[in-house]
Amino acid sequence: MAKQNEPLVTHIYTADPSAHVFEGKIYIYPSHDLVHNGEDNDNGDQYRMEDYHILSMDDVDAPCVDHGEVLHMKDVKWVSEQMWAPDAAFKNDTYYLYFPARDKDGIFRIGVATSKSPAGPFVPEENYILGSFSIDPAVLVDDDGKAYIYFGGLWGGQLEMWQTNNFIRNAEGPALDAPAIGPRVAELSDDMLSIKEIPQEIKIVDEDGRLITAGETDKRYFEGPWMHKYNGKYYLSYSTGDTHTLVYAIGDSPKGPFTFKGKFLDPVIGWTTHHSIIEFKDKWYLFYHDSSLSGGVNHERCVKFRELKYNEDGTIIPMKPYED
Ligand code: FUB
Repeated sequence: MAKQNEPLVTHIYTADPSAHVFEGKIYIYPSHDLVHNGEDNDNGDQYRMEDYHILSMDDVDAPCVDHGEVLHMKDVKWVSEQMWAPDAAFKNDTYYLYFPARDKDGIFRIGVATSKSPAGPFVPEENYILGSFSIDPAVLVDDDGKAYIYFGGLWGGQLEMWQTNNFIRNAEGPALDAPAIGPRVAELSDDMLSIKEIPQEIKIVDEDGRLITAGETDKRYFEGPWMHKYNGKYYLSYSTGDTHTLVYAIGDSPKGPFTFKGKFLDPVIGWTTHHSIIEFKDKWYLFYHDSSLSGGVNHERCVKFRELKYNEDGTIIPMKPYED
């Protein structure tokens, strides 16, 4: 049976859980971490994932089922390596799996695959989404039917290299007192297979409207965006990377700007932290990962979940990962 704050599965290592409620159940679209003895580095070479498994739970206290491999790198023509954190969406009577991976030139791109079932298997498109780059796609299908893809990650995720919207290999990030690099957003086409526009950089500001700077490493965007709506507001949540927390910002439109609100999850065991937030049966849940199952190996992670609560004013009640 699934239990809050405990690994959802232990027979494989999983990370980057993007959870959704599809067909009345919770479906989780995680990365599948591979076991190896390679060294860690800041480029993320230790994250050598090659395929995706999908997990599901009929309820929060039901068993977590592994639906097996639903897409493998060898079946995606444009991919060379590193199938990282995916997300899924439902529209047009079709399930879409969005996934980042390196193309044949080693540049991270975002691909899409489709299925008639939330549990797959998924059939990839021939090429990546033209105009896509970097990592960590997260898709919101808004109440009006418009869909948006959010993405981007610093360091190994290559977002620094796209500051001009053209790829400049090994480009440096901004000065510490300059505005931080923001995640990107683009509206998806009606068929969900392409983007309608050049991705825009999202603005994240403080309560005075000042852009968060690159030096504010406990606030600035690093990777792992997630978008959810609560009481009509748009909540952009993300990882701060090298300061290892999950934080959020609130806005009035899907493209922002977003006002920084604060931290909602303290650091977990392991370097990375990556999450999603869903509503299920009138309660809200945070899905996240840590490296507790492997005793702290950064690339051998496990997905977990816990209830998430809001204050009256819509702020999220901060959580400590190892306290109830
Ligand atoms: O799983 C590989 C990478 O690690 C993801 O893309 C990041 O968000 C981080 O969790």
